[in-house]
Amino acid sequence: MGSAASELPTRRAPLADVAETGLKIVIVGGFGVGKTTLVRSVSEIRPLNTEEVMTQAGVGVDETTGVRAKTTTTVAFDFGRISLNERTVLYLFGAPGQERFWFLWDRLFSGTLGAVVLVDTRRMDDSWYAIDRLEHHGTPFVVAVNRFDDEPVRHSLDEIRQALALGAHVPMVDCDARVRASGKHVLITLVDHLYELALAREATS
Ligand SMILES: Nc1nc2c(ncn2[C@@H]2O[C@H](COP(=O)(O)OP(=O)(O)O)[C@@H](O)[C@H]2O)c(=O)[nH]1
Ligand SMILES: [Mg+2]
Repeated sequence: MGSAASELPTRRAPLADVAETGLKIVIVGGFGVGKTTLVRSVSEIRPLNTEEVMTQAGVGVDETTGVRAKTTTTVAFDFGRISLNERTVLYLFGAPGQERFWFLWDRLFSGTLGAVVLVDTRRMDDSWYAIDRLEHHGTPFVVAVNRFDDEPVRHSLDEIRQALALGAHVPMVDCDARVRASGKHVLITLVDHLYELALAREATS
């Protein structure tokens, strides 16, 4: 079907062109969980994002309960790049967490090899939607718990796994989104997971 169309040079596939060397990874999670911070701390290029100081208009629309320190909000997505080794370059997309941007996610997930779900234990409910959409798309993911200093109770990863009803196959890690090495470890955990899934698929085909 569409043989004439398929001969036309396509100008709209920059990510497909780099797919052999670059992997598209999406960072998702609720509002204020640390997505922009993570992309910033690991990115080799100056990360692109659209942070806007929250205006009065956002009051009551953006849920800021429990995120006192946060005065900016991401209105587009974050974009960054990190080379894990000579062969693996990750292109990172931080997806906006606010409910009113959820319509963007399905587009964002196309061509995505894997995702990181960032979780803040003070606001676990915000993680549900992301996990739901990823499972729906069949996109492999890992869960990274961004540990904030004012976490009232430090829940173990096992407790968080139960609370999120995650299967034993979903890798979980602790992280501090502000620390480059920690963010990099999260991404390596995801790439290892993707690699294992690919090996398992090969073994059964
Ligand atoms: N204490 C602490 N603060 C963090 C951490 N990660 C992010 N923050 C702060 O939490 C706020 C929200 O982070 P941000 O990356 O903008 O969240 P986003 O909405 O998911 O993009 C910012 O003020 C960050 O500096 C963390 O691991 N520990
Ligand atoms: Mg952000």
